[in-house]
Amino acid sequence: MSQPDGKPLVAVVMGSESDWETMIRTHKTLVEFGVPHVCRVLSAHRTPELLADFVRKSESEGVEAFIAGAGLAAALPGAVAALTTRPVFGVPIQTGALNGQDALLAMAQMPPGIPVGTVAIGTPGATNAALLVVAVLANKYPEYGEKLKNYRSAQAAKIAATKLPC
Ligand code: RP5
Repeated sequence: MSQPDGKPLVAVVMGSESDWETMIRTHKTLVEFGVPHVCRVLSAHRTPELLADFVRKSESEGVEAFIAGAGLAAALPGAVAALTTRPVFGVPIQTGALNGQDALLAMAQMPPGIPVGTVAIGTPGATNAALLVVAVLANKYPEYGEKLKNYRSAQAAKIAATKLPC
């Protein structure tokens, strides 16, 4: 079963346009799996009211999961999680003096009661956040489960076929 009206199932937010370089991996992976989604720049610190409006509107319009990428004192995923009971995954952006370790801890160290599913720093995490959301959606939309199995098979076949000059 696919989303009947093509409305977004997933909302991808990021704290700055500078995060797009990383978060494009999330977008591309969702496109690869055919998951309808929206991508927005919204900041927990710089645009708190707009963020709250967006999260509430997204949830009321049928968004089933959120992915939030942010760097530095990365409050964005936690702020999103505070506004919705839908699953929220956080992508720590590799930037600043601490190369994303600050963002990783900000997302992973959420207080009990408001979880953020935190993935790896940078582009690996941006891809994996999308794959986790696809896995969540697969519980309701079997086509995504099938696509995930095919993705894993293709990945395994590629590795198995790798030839080294050795
Ligand atoms: C965070 O600050 C953003 O998520 C970004 O990773 C970082 C730097 O933002 P810009 O100065 O590039 O706008 O809020």
